[in-house]
Amino acid sequence: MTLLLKSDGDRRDQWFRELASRMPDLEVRSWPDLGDPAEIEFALVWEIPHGVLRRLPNLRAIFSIGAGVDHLFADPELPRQIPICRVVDRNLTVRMTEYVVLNTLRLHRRDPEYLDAQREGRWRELYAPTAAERGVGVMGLGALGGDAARALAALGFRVMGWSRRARDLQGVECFHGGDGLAPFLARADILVCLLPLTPETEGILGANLFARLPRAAGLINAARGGHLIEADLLAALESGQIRHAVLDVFRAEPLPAEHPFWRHRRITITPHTASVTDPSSVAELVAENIRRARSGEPLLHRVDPTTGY
Ligand code: NDP
Ligand code: OXD
Repeated sequence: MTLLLKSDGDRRDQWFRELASRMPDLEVRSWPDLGDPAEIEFALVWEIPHGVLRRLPNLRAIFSIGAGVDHLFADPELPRQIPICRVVDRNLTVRMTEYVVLNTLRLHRRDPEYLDAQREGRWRELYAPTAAERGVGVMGLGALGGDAARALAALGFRVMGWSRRARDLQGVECFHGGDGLAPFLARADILVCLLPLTPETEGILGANLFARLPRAAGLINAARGGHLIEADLLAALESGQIRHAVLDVFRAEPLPAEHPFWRHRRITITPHTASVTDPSSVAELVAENIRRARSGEPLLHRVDPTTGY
C-alpha cells in the first residue's frame, strides 16, 4: 500500500511520522520521488504540479492537505472520476474561528486606526458601537464559516450568513443564492469571506459587491486570493467605501515584495496562516479514509466535482 505525499518542506517530516505511527504498513513516497507510478494508490497533496495525478494508473483516492480543493480543480488533467476528499478538522476550524474573531474585534474596535494614531503620537478617541449594533456578514456557512458565525453571534454581534443553499443556524440570519446577496450585504458593516474558490465565486469581492456594503465597511478575506479583485479593493479603500481590509490570502503567494498591499496603511496582511493544517490531527482522518477505501466504505468529506467544493 503506497501513498504519494506532496507537502511543503517544513511539514513533510511530520507527515511521515504521523502516518507511520498510524499505518506502519503504508509506504509513503515524497514528491518528486514517485518510484513506479503504478504502485501508488493514494495521494495526499497540496499544489502538486498539473498532470501528475493523471499519470497514476491505480490511484484510488486523492486527499487534499487543506480544506480547500481549488488547487486540485485548477489542474486541467485532474482525474475527476477518482474520489477527492478534503480536510474537515476541529483544530483547523478552531484556528480559523480564532482568526475571524480576533480580526472582527480589531475592526469593530477600530484597532488599526489606534495603531496609526499611536505611530503619529496622536491622542485620538474613536467611536465604537456595541457588538449588538454591528452587523457582521459571513460569506460561506460551511465547516469554517458556520463555526465562525456562531462564535461571533455568541459575542453579541448581529450576524448574517450567506450560502449557496438555504441554511439554518441558531443566532445567525441566513441568506442564500443570488437573490439573497444584496440584502445580506446591506447590513454587513464587517464582511468575512470563507467561501471556497470555484468558477461561481472567483472575483466575487469586487466593485459591485463593495458598493452594496454600508459605507466604511471592514473586509476580512481568509478564503482565497482569487475571490478578490485587487484593483477594486484599492479603489474602495481610496474612496472610503472600505475602511480597512484584513487579507490572509492572495492571488500570488508569497505576496511579491513590490505589491502595493504591503505598504497600504489600511490593509493588514497575514501570510496564509489563518488556519494551517496540523498533520498531528489530520493524519487520523487520512488513515480513516484509507481504511474505508480498502474496505469499500464511503469516504469522509468527499467533494463534489460538479460544484468544485
Ligand atoms: P465548506 O465546503 O464546508 O463550506 C463552503 C460554504 O460556502 C458553504 O456554506 C457553501 O454553501 C458556500 N458556498 C459555496 N459556493 C457558494 C456560492 N456560489 N454562493 C454562496 N455560497 C457558496 O468549506 P470550509 O468552510 O471548510 O472552507 C472554506 C474555504 O476556506 C476553503 O475552501 C478554503 O479556500 C478556505 N480556507 C482558508 C484557510 C486559510 O488559512 N486562509 C484555511 C482553510 C480553509 P452551501 O452550504 O449551500 O453548500
Ligand atoms: C486550506 C488552506 O485550504 O490552508 O486548508 O488554505
